[in-house]
Amino acid sequence: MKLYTFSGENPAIALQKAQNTCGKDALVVSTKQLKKKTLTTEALYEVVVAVEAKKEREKVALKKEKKPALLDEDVILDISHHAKALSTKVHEEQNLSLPSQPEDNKYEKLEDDLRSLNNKLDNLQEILWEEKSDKRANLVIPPEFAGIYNSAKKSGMAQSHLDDIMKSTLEHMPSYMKNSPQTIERYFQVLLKKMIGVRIEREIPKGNKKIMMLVGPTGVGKTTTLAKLAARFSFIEHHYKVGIITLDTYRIGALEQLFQYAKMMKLPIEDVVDTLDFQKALDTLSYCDLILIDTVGSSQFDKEKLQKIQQFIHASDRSIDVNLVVSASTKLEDLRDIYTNFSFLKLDTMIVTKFDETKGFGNIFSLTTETSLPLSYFSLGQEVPDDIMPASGDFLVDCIFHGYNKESK
Ligand SMILES: Nc1nc2c(ncn2[C@@H]2O[C@H](COP(=O)(O)OP(=O)(O)OP(=O)(O)O)[C@@H](O)[C@H]2O)c(=O)[nH]1
Ligand SMILES: [Mg+2]
Repeated sequence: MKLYTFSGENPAIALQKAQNTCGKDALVVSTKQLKKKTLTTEALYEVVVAVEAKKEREKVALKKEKKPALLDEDVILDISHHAKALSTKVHEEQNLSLPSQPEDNKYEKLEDDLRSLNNKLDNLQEILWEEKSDKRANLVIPPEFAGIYNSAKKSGMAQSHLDDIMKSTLEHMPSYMKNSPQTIERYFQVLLKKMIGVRIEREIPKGNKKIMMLVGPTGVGKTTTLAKLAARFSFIEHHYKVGIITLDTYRIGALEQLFQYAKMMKLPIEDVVDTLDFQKALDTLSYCDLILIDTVGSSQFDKEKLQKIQQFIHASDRSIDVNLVVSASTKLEDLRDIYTNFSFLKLDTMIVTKFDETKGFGNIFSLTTETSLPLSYFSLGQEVPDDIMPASGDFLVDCIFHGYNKESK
């Protein structure tokens, strides 16, 4: 038995509503007035009727029979088909995925799928951005390569180098590796590393002497680097007898700078103004295993100063290792000019300074690969003697793609 409540402005209306809904056999359980009639509102009566369970089922059935009248029969049929098809699909999907995969795996797979989708989207975004801003002739970069391509490009690497490396990577990389941007990055990094020439710091054989001269443009850090090397060779990494010669005697400040370092490290130092002095200084320091020579900074376009340095090199019958010092923050175009104008000094290596002052290292990569001048040391900051390290291809490649971060390296 179920109870239903109906209301109306008089009991007859409320009862009529009850019979309309529950049928003529509905039993009236109670009738009461809820609100009296006022000047502005009608009275309100409530009729409660009871319907037997059987009658209730019939009533529901009756209602159900009436429903189709609201919708076209064809539409209902269509909805049913859809519903059936959907139920079957959902059922089948559950049957396919659930029994064969434990719950955790299901989510792991979903995560993997999402990650791969994200990677693809990132790559697509990069390639779209790239295509807008760059017209690469004859080089189609697959989306998976876009990330690495853009990082290398932002690093200041010569476009022609980058395009060549890309082309050759696309040709030679095993195809099973080409789907994962992480694998591509690793492959690319190894390739770049293999292209970078590094001169490894070697022991000075017993009885041998070495002379190292630092040359380069003004203010790149020659004197500071020389002081760091002096410390490194005399008491940090090695225990050689180290002597210093400076050819930069024009400027009082520069002279004082190096004399201060030499005094602090208790190393002998000679200042020379001409080639005769130079030979004498070399003789004075002939007991040293290593002689480090500082030179005056010269603009790459100042031929006179550069020739003066050459005269010093020629004045000695001993072999002098000439190291070009350049700053990592100099753009490739200027680095090329510097190299071109210093190369007549017969350069042996390149020392790169000021890693801490730039974000892009592709310029250094391009310079060293196109000149075949090997890298020997990296200067990572102003601190003497700490901020120096022997050059490393791995380190440079890491800086090319992720920048130099003093804290993390
Ligand atoms: N941030 C940073 N500064 C450096 C680095 N190496 C040198 N410097 C700074 O660069 C400035 C010039 O350094 P110097 O060693 O005097 O340079 P230089 O090449 O000898 O200069 P000149 O003799 O005038 O041609 C100084 O303030 C140094 O502290 C480096 O690796 N990072
Ligand atoms: Mg100097």
